[in-house]
Amino acid sequence: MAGDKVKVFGMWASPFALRVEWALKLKGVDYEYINEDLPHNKSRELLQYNPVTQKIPVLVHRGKAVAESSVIVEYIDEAWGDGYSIMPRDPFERAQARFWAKFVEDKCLQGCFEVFSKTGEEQLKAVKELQERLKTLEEYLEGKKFFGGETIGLVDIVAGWIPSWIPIIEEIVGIKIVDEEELPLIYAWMHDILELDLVKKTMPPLDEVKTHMRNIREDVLRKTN
Ligand SMILES: N[C@@H](CCC(=O)N[C@@H](CS)C(=O)NCC(=O)O)C(=O)O
Repeated sequence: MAGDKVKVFGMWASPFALRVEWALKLKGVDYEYINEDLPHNKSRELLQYNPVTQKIPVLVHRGKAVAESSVIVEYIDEAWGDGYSIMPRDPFERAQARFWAKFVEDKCLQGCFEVFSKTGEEQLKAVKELQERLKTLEEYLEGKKFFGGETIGLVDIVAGWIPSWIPIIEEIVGIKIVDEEELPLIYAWMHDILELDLVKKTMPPLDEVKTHMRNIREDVLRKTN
């Protein structure tokens, strides 16, 4: 059915849009990808589907739009209930997954942005804070290959930017963030994520992402200094 067509409004270098693509691919769902020209030339459809935040990603399924990447990932898991499970079945485990996904979003992603957007002493302080937060996140990895266990789940998808984006940020700012000795579980997890076919097949060209990130940093620094 034409009305059943799944659309993803994303942007090629967005780790948030990648979360949605990973979830759809894990479920074996075909979709059309609309690459938005951000931030100043958004399509009329995007503004119509997500008038509140006007951000990508947006998923359109059966003519209805869902926004916010982690909300979309959970929606996908429920809407295509058969096959691969992104969320744990057990209510306690499910609550844990949501808790840690929020921790990644509020503490690790935000912490990374602090590192990325600061300089000097402030930046070094932000690096230390981020490393402490990643150390805390390691607790949830203890005894497992992925946050989801033997296979990837919500937290792996939400944290999926870490293995590619942190090394890029390390290179741009010239500071090591994830050290194998200090964060052995996160380090091994990063490696395992990058080994997944799903990740290899969907990752945008990292050189281009790096250039894109350098431009964003210059912009941020210009605005804050
Ligand atoms: N919390 C949102 C973040 C999405 C987000 O920041 N999207 C950016 C692109 S990576 C965007 O649409 N920026 C355009 C704008 O802010 O106008 C999510 O997880 O979906």
